[in-house]
Amino acid sequence: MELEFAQSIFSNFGLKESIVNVKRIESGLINSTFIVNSKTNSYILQAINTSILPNYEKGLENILTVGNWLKKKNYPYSFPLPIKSEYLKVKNEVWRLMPFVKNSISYNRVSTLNQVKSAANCLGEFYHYLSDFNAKNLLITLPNFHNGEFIIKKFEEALTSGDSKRLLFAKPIINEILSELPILKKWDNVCNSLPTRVVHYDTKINNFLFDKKTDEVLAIIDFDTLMPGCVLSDIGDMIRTYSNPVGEESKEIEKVVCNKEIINLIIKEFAKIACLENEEIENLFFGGIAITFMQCVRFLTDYLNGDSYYKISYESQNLIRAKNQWALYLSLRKIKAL
Ligand code: GN1
Ligand code: MG
Repeated sequence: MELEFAQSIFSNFGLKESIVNVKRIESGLINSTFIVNSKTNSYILQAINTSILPNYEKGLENILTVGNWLKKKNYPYSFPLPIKSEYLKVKNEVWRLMPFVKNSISYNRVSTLNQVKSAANCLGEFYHYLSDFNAKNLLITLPNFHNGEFIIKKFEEALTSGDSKRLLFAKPIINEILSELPILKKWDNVCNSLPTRVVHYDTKINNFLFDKKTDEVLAIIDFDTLMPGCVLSDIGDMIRTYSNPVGEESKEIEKVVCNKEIINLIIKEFAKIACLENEEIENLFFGGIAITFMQCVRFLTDYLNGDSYYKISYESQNLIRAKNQWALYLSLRKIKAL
């Protein structure tokens, strides 16, 4: 990105600082993200993918409502809010600027159990601080986001209208997935029986920021999908991404085997703090199984549809991602967690 462009966005947000450099960050499969440094401060500049997030204005309302609530309650983590509480339209693009959380770093896979504990505590506190917030006051910005029936329907449509070469190439994994689809119906039933919560909906490992020095979590970020929902979406995505020893992008599928110690630690630490009902606690591990399978189906659907949703950097990336999630799912099916 051109420095002048970033500088013009800065002045539109009322910032007078001169930008020293701009660097693209390669994580995130939907938005485009840059880190922008001035002499004194660092910022995150993001272009929102408006075709995937068309209701970004309502999304901003949700972020501000929840962010202000947490601030009022002295939530003990950072919650970086968009500067001027608004997004900026430039031609066909929508940009936002946020303060960079100082001394923070994110990871694509776990290296210590303390990271797991610290992250599960952070998500637990997020639920704790929002336990008396009426989640039904939040707007639904991505209808059907984790709706099992809907995800099955999209997958089945891809089976009839998807790329014919890719359908042939992915046949073995398609057949395996078909036999497991009922898990997404069970998912819908379980979720519909649980209370409506404030749900982050994207609690994957690299959405947690850790302190570079202490390795404790400073913040959970990326609130584009903040909506009413079911706790299993959040604990499920933590289990999915923290328990995978090689991360969701790994091509070394044989190394994708879930780490049971990590799963038990996530569940124990989260359940201790999150103010949940027993029925929710009993289903936390099921959340991990179902969300992993759901992610497998979502990646495969996108592969069959020609990669129109998730960013890719090589041809079969979405198929590899689906295989990675499938292997993780099989390993999760084999264990009995807390
Ligand atoms: C997407 O853009 P990113 O990386 O924050 C996706 C999540 C998936 C994740 C998989 C709106 O999140 O649901 O779990 O990729 N976000 C959306 O890495 O679909
Ligand atoms: Mg996200």
